Amino acid sequence: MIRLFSFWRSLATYRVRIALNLKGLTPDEEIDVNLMKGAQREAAYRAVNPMMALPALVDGDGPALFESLAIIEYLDETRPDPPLLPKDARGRARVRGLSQIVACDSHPLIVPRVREYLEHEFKIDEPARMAWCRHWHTQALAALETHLGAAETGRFCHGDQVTMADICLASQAAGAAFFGVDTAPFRNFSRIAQTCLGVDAFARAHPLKQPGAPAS
Ligand SMILES: N[C@@H](CCC(=O)N[C@@H](CS)C(=O)NCC(=O)O)C(=O)O
Repeated sequence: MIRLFSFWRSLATYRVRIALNLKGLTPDEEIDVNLMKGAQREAAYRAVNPMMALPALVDGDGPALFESLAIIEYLDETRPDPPLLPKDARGRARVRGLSQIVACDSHPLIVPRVREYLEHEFKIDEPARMAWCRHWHTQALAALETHLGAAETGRFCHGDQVTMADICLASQAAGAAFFGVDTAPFRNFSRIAQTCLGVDAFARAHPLKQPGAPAS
């Protein structure tokens, strides 16, 4: 029994949804936590994830797992086929590093709680908040692009097999689209993002394919 706490627009949930698809797993239940209505801060969800952030995943008896990268690595350890991390230590470090640029250095700066804090505490208007988000997106894109110029990059971020880094790259690409960031100058990034979208597990997991999502 797998239960996924999710919301169509959540990029971190997108990451976990891709991993579930790659592993051939379908959640038995998806619990919608509407981030646009602040449902992540309600007591019911705070009891699941005290950080008040999506996703959370319950596998069997629980307890709830939290943080997308931790959940993805848990899925990889408990369902090793297909592997989402390389066999060698250096390779794993590179894949985790690329993943963390997205999930730890960039994405946390543009989530609702940060945008709402900028708005309510510092009275920063919408255009300035968008500029903030685009800035942090672009910084991560530039760093990823440089890394993806390395010899280890193949069809995907690390060689020719999908890894956790591609999952994170796909979420960065979806976020860039949400915030109107042009990824075209980042050629390696854009190429791999396109390749990922050609993989069914990625395409089906896309935020805009989820119930409740707008048409475009
Ligand atoms: N580092 C976390 C990020 C989780 C996160 O911030 N999720 C966003 C949605 S993508 C969220 O639920 N935000 C709620 C908020 O900011 O109030 C992860 O990768 O799981």
